[in-house]
Amino acid sequence: MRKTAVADLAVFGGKSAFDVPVHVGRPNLPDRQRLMGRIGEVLDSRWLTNFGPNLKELQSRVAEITGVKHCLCMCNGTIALEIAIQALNLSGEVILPSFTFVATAHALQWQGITPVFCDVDPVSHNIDPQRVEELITPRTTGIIGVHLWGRGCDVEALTALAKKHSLKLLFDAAHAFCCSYKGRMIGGFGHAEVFSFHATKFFNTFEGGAALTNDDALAEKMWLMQNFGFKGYDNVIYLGTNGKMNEISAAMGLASLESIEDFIAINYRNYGLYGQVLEGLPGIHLIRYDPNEKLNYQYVILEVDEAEASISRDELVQVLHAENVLARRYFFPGCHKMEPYRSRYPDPSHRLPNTERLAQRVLALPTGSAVSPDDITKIAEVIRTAVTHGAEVKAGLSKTTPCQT
Ligand code: T4K
Repeated sequence: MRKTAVADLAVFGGKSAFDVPVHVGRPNLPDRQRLMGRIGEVLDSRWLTNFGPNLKELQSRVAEITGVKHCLCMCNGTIALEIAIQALNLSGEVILPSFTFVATAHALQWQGITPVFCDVDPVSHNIDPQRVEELITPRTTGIIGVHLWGRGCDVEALTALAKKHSLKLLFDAAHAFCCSYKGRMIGGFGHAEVFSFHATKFFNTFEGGAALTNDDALAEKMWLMQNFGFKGYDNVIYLGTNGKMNEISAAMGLASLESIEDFIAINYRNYGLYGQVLEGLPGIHLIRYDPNEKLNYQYVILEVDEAEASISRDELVQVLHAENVLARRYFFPGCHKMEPYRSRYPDPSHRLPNTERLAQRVLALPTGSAVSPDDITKIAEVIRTAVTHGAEVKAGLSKTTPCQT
């Protein structure tokens, strides 16, 4: 059923546009036979984890793709961040954006380091280097830039700042595998960079991540730290943890690498299609990607301007969820408004106006190989109907329970 009138919307009693939910974050899957073949080999070999052949091959392939000297694949992106933070000797205070997934902040606080939240640029959504400098104190030891949505941070400005103040520079590149910044692949900037290969990322190893660096000594330290600090059978030389990636995850990664250009092509097609079908809708702004960069287009991000669209982002989410379109409010409400940060470091909101504004406006839409062009047309039709009749939808929703997710 086409949705052209407000009464057709599921939130007001119409039939949902989708019988089965369409999610943000639906994983891309590799060729099944290729994956099963690799898994069979892992089982036959009885080498299941601890630096097996699949892990080693995946590490070389990621290092090759990114042009970085050392790639250490680990069990997830959060542990890879924690290990990079520990290996870089970060302590005291570290400056990072609040507009990121909470793992970036938790990786610091988990190790007793104070995250100092910095505002972002309203257009790039990335940490604003000008604001960073204002937050540097004698306790500051590092900066973490996040390449949000795969769009590179202002690497030059952050590098210059880190150099000027003798700070360590780490990049949370969880979203940015296979993305470039000014023509150079992300992975080798700063002292180290960290990818996530979680199921929801365009390339996944079920759970997984990687720490990359061009620094030999740092690479060795991170390598030992992810295996409890062991150097040799009985010799522990660092505090360590268990960050190892298992062979089945690495096999998933290798099988997925064979399809990686297809995944990017599908994401690019989906992003382009959303752009076409939402074109001209007042208050609905799709974020732009620089056509001169290589990008993975994993995040289809809208900014909803309530004044122009006549409905708020949260009202639009409510409408979409009723249609079984599970759009997400990434990264609402901002780390500084989550625990333990909200209680420990109360009211930094005066410093984060762009973060607060974006947290109210941004919406992630479903994409990836599980989403078809027809799905996108249907999703866009719901958005168009909701926005075209914005005032009426708002009035109707004021009588229902507001969005929680
Ligand atoms: N830094 C940044 C900037 C990050 O975005 C992340 C992770 C990290 C660091 C940490 O990296 P990891 O330690 O995770 O490697 C999800 C992911 O769990 C998380 O990896 C990701 N960022 C974040 C942006 O998204 P949630 O809390 O939204 O997950 P959840 O369970 O609500 O799932 C998201 C959507 O994906 C749902 O619509 C369901 C769908 N889904 C999920 C899984 C796992 C599926 O359809 N199939 C699946 O197997 O965090």
